[in-house]
Amino acid sequence: MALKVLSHDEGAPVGGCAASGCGSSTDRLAHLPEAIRAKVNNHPCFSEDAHHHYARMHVAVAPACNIQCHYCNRKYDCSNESRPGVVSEVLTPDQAVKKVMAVAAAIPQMTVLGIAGPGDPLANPARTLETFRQLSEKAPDIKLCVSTNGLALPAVVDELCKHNIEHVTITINCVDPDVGAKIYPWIFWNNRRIKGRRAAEILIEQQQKGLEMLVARGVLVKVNSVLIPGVNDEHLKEVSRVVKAKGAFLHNVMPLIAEAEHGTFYGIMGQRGPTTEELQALHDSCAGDMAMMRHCRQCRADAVGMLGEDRGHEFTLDKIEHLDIDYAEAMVRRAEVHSAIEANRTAQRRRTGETFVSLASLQRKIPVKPEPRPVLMAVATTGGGVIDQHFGHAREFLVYEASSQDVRFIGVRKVDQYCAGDTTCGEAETALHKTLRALDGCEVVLCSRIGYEPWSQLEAAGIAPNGEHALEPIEEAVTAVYREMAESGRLDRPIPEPQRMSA
Ligand code: CLF
Ligand code: SF4
Repeated sequence: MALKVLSHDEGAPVGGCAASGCGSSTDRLAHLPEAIRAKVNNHPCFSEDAHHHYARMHVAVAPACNIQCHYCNRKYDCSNESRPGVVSEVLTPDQAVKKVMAVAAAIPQMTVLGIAGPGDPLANPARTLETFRQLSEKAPDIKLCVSTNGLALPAVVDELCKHNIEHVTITINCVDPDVGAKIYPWIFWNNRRIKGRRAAEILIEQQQKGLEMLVARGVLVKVNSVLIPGVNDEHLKEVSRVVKAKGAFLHNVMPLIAEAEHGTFYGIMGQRGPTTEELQALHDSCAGDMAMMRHCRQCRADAVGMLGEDRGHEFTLDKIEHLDIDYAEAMVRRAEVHSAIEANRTAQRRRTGETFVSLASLQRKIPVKPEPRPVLMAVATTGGGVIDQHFGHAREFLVYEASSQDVRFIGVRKVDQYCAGDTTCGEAETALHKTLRALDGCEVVLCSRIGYEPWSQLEAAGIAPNGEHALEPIEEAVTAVYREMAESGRLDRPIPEPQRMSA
């Protein structure tokens, strides 16, 4: 059976070598033109593979906003790019630049600085652009990135390009003003507050114009959309189609988070967010039209570190204000670290390619058997693209779908941490049950270690715990486990009836 290897981000065939059995590496970015490859290779949001290896940080320099979204409470960060319900300390551009240089020196794998709030960065153009201006001079090895609602975008596109901004995110929740009127109660435009359908119409016009201008200037554009069940769920497929036609690179559909305690309109009105299944179904249905981002962590406007972790507390103003950073020296160290990461990624790709080839040869040997069914596997990792986390320490699991065709990244499942490290596993049963619910549909969990109690409960729930692939590259391990399952004949049968509810 021929084996094709699909990109996790792009869903596009890229691994011709594995397919033809030559045994060379699989490179998920290989189908991209060299110029774009260079732009996304170490951007943790624009490349799913990069997020295993590189970190980003945000600086909260932009407090004001020029629109109102029904999922936002102004007391908190901009929910277009952040989890609602967290507050970031606003920095001046000078403070922000100092913080970025301190983080870059301490976390060399931090490659991208984003401005994503706590309001709209482009509703605060002076503060945002001054931060970018200083950084493009003082820290030229850091990529600059901005996320906006798009209302003020056309007016500042040329200024952004002047500061070498190569990545822009526009939050586009709709391309139909009737849908927009249910999401945006008002915008502030030309010194006036405009409400209702007309407000949505202007916002959409500005977003689309900004998108076209950026694409024309060679800037990579990611589109974020908030999935709001019953409001724009069906409509987002049309959004995907339109933004792809205009040249957007990636579409990130994020779940609405609406809780009454956040004080947002949707939260108070009881508007629900989507289920995991609804989100995944929408990702899959849009994926035919364009590349989907599935690894977003809805990070806060002052997030620091790998996606999914937050090291902001290590870099508060009182800790960095007296630091004297030799950035030239830091850049040398950063370049060394980046070279080591790239060497590691190349080795991982080669090994994964070889494992795929071995799976392909297995398929050829047993052509008369029915094709084994796909399997969802959850992985505990702290980064680096390897399985290196104790089950009980995992706050989130990366979910992969393995099949005889490919290994596909499906999404992130966040769970409550139930083991604090100083308690014996099994004490917090309710939390373990939440974990089991978060892993619904997965048949295997890959982690570095796991305690006896969760092991038994996972087995009882029909999920096989697996600690045999500790420190191995994720896709290689997922492929190897899938191969074992296929060889044993377990995948010729339908998924066993889940026993989760009794666990
Ligand atoms: Fe920040 Fe956004 Fe740039 Fe990334 S985050 S401004 S593109 S550097 Fe990334 Fe965070 Fe998701 Fe944003 S995981 S919320 S998509
Ligand atoms: Fe809030 Fe961001 Fe919407 Fe402004 S654009 S209202 S800060 S979610």
